[in-house]
Amino acid sequence: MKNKLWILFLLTIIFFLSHFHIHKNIKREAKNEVILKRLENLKGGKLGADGKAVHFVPVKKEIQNLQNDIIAKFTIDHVLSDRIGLHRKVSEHRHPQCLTKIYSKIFKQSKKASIIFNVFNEAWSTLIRSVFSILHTAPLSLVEEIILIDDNSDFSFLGERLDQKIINFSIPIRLTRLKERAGLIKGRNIGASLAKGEILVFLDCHIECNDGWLEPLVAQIVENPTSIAVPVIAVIDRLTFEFSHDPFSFPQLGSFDKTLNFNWFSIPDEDRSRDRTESLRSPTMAGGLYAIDKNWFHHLGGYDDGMDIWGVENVEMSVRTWTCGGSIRIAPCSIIGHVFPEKSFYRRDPTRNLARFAEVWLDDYKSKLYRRTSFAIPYSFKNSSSLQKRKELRQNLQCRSFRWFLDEIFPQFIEPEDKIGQFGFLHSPNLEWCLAISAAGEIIWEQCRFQSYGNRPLEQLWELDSNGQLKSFGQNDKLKDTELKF
Ligand SMILES: [Mn+2]
Repeated sequence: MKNKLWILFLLTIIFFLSHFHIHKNIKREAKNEVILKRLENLKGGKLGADGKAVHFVPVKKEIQNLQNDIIAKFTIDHVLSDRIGLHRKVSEHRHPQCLTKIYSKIFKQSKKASIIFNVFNEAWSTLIRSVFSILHTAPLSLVEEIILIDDNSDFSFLGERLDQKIINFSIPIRLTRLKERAGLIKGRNIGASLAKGEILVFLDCHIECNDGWLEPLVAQIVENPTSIAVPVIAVIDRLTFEFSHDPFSFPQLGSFDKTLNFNWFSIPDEDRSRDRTESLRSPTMAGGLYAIDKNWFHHLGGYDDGMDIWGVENVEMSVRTWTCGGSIRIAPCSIIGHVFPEKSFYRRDPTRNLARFAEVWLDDYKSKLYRRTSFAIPYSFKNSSSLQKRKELRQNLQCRSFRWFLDEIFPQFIEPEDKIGQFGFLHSPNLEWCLAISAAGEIIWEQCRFQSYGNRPLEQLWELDSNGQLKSFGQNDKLKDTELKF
């Protein structure tokens, strides 16, 4: 009897969970707003001047509760963010060499920047501080406009209150509201199509800029219009709002792993004795913040409109840019701080984007990718007509192969061999125990999980390479020690 009751109880829970699944997202957004709206009644403040850390515990119990609710929901302390001045300026984080650099040339040319923010259910103070930060740190003669693309947010304070906030500025701030959720990828294409400036600067909407961040980006694009100019990303702590960046650190470069997931890698020590103001070539970019010549952006086909929300598009754009005649360069004197949440508070699944990327750009690496991400295979057959357009784009632009990209642009990458017959499970005779690699990177025995093809446990798969070395199929190798090209 007791067992039956338990089963009934579980079934009821499952029923409720599945029943509310569809509405869950909408309801969650609405609930998110209710929490954030409670902030509107609080007074703003001037904490955290210069980008210093604030350890903020509100005096009132109810505000403490609000703070806890918000951190639980968004992983960012928006209660603290509201107490930090919307106009705060962060102190200097550039390398001393950057301060001696003169950019007078760029003020004599006519290329101006359209700064594009894509906004989806952003908290008030982080959004407004991002916009003010531009106004306080960029030479306004280089800024054509600020464009806000509201991605059909359902927070009401992003309505009229935002309309009122952005009028009467020294440069035009244009707000476009999308009638349907488009996601970052399509939203940025829309932003690009509205831009009047010759340079597009895509930014995230929870950032703060170090002084002098725009000049190096514009200078790079004026000098080399087929290059993408990427700032250095500093960290704004999600709980203390400390803006931290070591002026003497070297920028990390962008890479990817075996499954084409974006990653960072460091510049080897012997390459560190160079002019600290000069840009560095990077195989990939994180994609949240960068500048690109508008004509070049359109020439390269903008973003792939068939992709969803965000994810993978940065690596796709990186490979596309390099193989179709462009470059990606990090401008070390351009520093922008970004609030990194611990996790996203809305759902997204970039699997389809990964399959589109693989189908159009990866040539024979595609099969190696699918062996590790077999969940992406079903997506590879869909939308063939829109995929066709991207394949034609690649052909029309006469882009180089993915092999060329690996050889010339990212030679540090250790490509898996995937020789048929040389990879699989290593198991005990009774098929009970399998050799696996733990999350900590240790080799362990664990219960075998021979699942369907779509659920291959990568940590239990091994491959034997040509040197007779046994390697984990899923885990990433360190990068090859190859000389960097600048
Ligand atoms: Mn972000």
